[in-house]
Amino acid sequence: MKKIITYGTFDLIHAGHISLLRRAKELGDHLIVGISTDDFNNIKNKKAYHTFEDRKIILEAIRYVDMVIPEYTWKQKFEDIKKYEVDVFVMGDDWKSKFDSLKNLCEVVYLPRTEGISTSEIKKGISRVDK
Ligand code: C2G
Repeated sequence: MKKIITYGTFDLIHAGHISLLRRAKELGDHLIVGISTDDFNNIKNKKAYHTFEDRKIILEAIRYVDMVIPEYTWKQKFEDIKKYEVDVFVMGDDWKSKFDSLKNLCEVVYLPRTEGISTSEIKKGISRVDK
């Protein structure tokens, strides 16, 4: 079984996230997603609308996702890849080359981001609509 792993905040899930998850799953048979905890988001300087628990519930409902784990730190990727015997590490290409150090553990794939959609755009759009 070819195992894939990816990580992210996945707040306010949108078509860009779904496209990433679909393409990641297409690279193998089993997709593990590491979702940033609220504490780790603070480290990433990212404020999520949904709590970790809610983002986990939403991710687990997506057909491409087989397993969700918490992402507590930047460096846990090394342990996770070994622990779950991961074959491919996937991220959107806004992270291009940032995780190349994982190449001695598994294949590293950066997939093109979906342009024109982002969580911050959605937040801005909602505040416009609500006026
Ligand atoms: N993504 C995408 N297209 C978008 C928005 C996001 O392909 N329009 C991808 C990102 O490239 C990433 C994944 O969806 O691979 C999750 O995006 P975020 O939730 O923004 O994740 P991020 O904050 O980049 O955290 O250790 C890695 C970090 O946890 C990644």
